Amino acid sequence: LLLATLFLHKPVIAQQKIAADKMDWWHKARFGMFIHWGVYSVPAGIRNGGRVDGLGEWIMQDAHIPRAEYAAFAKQFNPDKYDPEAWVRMAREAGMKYIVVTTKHHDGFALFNTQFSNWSVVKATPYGKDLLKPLAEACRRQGMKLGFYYSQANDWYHPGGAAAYGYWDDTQRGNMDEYIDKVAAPQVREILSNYGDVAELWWDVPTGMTPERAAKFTAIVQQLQPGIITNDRLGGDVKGDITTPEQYVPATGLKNRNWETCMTMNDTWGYKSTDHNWKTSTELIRNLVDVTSKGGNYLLNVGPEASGAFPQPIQDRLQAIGAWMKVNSEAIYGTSASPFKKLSWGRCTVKSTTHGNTLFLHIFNRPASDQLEIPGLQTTVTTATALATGKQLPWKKTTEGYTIDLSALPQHMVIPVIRLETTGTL
Ligand code: FHN
Repeated sequence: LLLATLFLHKPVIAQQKIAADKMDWWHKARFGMFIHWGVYSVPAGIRNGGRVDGLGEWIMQDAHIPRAEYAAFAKQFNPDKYDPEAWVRMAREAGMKYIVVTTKHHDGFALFNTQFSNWSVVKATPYGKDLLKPLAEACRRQGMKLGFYYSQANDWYHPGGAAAYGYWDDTQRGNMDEYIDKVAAPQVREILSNYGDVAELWWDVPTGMTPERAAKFTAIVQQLQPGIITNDRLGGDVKGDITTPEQYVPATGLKNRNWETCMTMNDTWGYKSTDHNWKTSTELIRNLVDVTSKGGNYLLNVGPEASGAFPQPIQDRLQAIGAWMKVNSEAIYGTSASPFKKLSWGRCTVKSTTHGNTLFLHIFNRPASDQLEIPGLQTTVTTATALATGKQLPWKKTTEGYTIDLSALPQHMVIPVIRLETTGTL
């Protein structure tokens, strides 16, 4: 009986080990690239010469574009500048450790060679080739993990996919269970079978999902990619491994939940030629630090143009973030949440070491006095080092905690980081 139990338990133990290893990798990664790309990148926020408000990838719904008219955009989707090696290199040089790409968004358009729909890059565009395969190969070559976004319940092209969500054309209702059985579930099987290891599965907008419908998806995931990291948006009361900050409520005992926040560089996920409201690279680095200091992963979005090119403002920001990460990445990768409730001048991330904790102090607002107060720090500080210069900075113990003298730090640095080696626990 004992041997039988061990034998039966072996796969479960192996799967738990896979899941633990994936989560450990994911925690250390801290920083990823989200990519929203598809037919919506062709109109890019414009219809019949007029601007369409809202998200670029929502134009079919927001502008009430009939399927036939929207399908005509696919005839113009010919990404001659698509260079997955360059995409992965730009992500890697920005310090990103994983990419999550939209395999199918709400418009129902598949960026892969699906056998369960004609509405795909292979069958509906002049380009005619699977876009995920070369990206998966480039990721493997460059050591980048690859995750997939899939809009499981919201599909404005396949009848039944629009059933739950208030799609503008109510003649497109159809039967949701039929859509799941004939399109969505088989496509999830395809993306989890044909591209190797998938690091993260990103479900989105679970309208109309029920436990029964969700089970059709989870059965496939368990069979094909056991231990995969999934987010909290499948629906049907299925909890993923990662959640969004809104759902991360420590008071409800979700303390050990892992969380990830995704953000745009401007105001849209999918490319819009009219959206120039770009966040500065310093704002983006602050977001990365802020999310990491709260124990989360930061998934920063890129919306490529229809040609496959990353817009220049995105390339510029990725390079600026990469320059900062080149100097400061040890304060991000593998760190945990700050022990301080609030620091008036910035954020803190932490790494546990054998001799105590290493604190990384990220300075958003440098005090005019150049005296950096760390109230409440009771452990014993041994060294204070500026990551950008490698030089130690003078510090002193005070009744409230510690003060570090920043005067030797060059002025006008982008978020300088101080490494504080300490002994003992915080
Ligand atoms: O409706 C989608 C939206 O287009 C985009 O993909 C975001 C990314 O988090 N998810 C949904 C809105 O929450």
